[in-house]
Amino acid sequence: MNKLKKRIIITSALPYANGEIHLGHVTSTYLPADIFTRFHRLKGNNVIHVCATDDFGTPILIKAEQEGKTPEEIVDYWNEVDRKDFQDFGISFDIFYKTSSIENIKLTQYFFLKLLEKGHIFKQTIMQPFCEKCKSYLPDRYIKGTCPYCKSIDQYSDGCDNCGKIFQLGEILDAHCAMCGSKPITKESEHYFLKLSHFSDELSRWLNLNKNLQPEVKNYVLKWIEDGLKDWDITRDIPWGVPVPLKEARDKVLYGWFDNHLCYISTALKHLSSKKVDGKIFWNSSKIYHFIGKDIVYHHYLFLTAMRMGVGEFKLPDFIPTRGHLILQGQKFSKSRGWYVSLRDFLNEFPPDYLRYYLSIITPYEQTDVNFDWDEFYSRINNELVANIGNFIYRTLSFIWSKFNGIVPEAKEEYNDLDTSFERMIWDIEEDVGNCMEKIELNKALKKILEFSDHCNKYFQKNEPWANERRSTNCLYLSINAVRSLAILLEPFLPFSAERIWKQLNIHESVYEHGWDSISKFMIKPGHRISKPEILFKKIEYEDIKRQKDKLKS
Ligand code: B3M
Ligand code: ZN
Repeated sequence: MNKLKKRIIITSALPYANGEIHLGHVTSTYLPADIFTRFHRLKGNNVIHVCATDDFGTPILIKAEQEGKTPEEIVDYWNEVDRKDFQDFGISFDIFYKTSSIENIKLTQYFFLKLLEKGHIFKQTIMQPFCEKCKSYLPDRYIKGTCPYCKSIDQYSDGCDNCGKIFQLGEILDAHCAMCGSKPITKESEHYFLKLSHFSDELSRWLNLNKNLQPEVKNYVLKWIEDGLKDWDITRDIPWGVPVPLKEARDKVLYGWFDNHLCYISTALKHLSSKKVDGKIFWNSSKIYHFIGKDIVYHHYLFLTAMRMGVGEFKLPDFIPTRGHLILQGQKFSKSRGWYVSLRDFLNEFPPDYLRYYLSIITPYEQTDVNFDWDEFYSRINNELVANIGNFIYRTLSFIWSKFNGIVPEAKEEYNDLDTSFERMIWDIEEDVGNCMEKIELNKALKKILEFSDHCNKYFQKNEPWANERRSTNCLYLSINAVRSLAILLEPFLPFSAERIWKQLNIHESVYEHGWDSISKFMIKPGHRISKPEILFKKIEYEDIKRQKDKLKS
């Protein structure tokens, strides 16, 4: 593989460091980003996948106070838990770091000072809720009260968990301090604002010219700009965040959304410098992909981009792949109502590749919401993964194992129509699936792989290799090569299973050494010895599904 390597930086939206990774995060962001990264690794490109925990902000500070810990302890704990969850699910970051790292704090302060120097940041005095008992300002989630719309109690001041409405500061009824319950007063405070409207024209131009952005998202972002961008309050009066690097603002920190996306850059640079690569040059000569869920479009299309435009030293995103929310059995996820499945819950019950398979095949490259349905999960795993893909691979390997002593036979007959059309299918599959992968249409790519495997099964079945030994040599020689193709095709989606197929094929080089571009080649030669085959995928029993559904109800 000595073609020109492309430089690619892939980032996944950063999980807040105060709770478990749930299936929603995985579906919209981490899984697609991981599949796409693995694809580019197989293509031999120079790709890195970057992520970190999002450590700052009021929810984390509050959690620390409630648990009698320091915020550092909380974020260290969740950083470790998330890292382990991702690893067990096969999410292969090149680096998983944190927004509270020294590198990110420095880069954030640098951005702040540059934007200030260039006149994009200004100061303004505003009225802020303040708790006299706690002696502290009460931003965002420090205030609780009653929802003005549905009247449910114990809601945060920024929105209602019950009816889903978002509200402005001051709208909530019966406002009280989330820590001590007393009624806040309002008090003056000086805040820093980013003049977002300075960037309106440049942002519109970028949106219009960038052909890689998904048109549906682009259009509503353009509409926001047309409606007028508001100045953005980028400071908070709390003790947990990136300190504002100015003497006159010692007790203020920057808002979490000011620093978190900068962590994509600071973390990539840290990783690259550990590889002795000039990170800034790499960043600016890469294709940049930020994978996100649709709830954070505003921040990524506008805040992130405007800040990079303002500083002018780091390339803007090329792609911001945005996917919809996951709903569970037709209803919104809700941790408080127990309508919820965490990644860890899932991994305790089923193999990671089952979830990777199911989520990949149901999630389009769009903003539409995706429904996780236990019955559909059950039928897709059993009918598609087990009875289609697993079946073809196992029957091919076990036929060679038992009828040819594990040695791949030479094709002894001249190819008939069945053989030649099957051979042609193998030749085409790399490009067919590769085109969808390049376009990040991962569900379509996986469907093509499934169709391919379906054809493989039909080819095998029609050939009846058990009926005629001479003819069976053609069938087995072609089929074992199709198994090798499948192993590489599936690697981005099902890395754990692909590794097992690869072991059973007994190929000495790694799957990466063969690479994506070898998918359509016939690299398994007659005389090659395979290893003892094992069943790849076990059928799911309906009992296990029922148990999951009952758990939700209780
Ligand atoms: N932590 C919000 C979220 O998890 C936020 C993403 C940051 S990406 C820079 O939805
Ligand atoms: Zn208080």
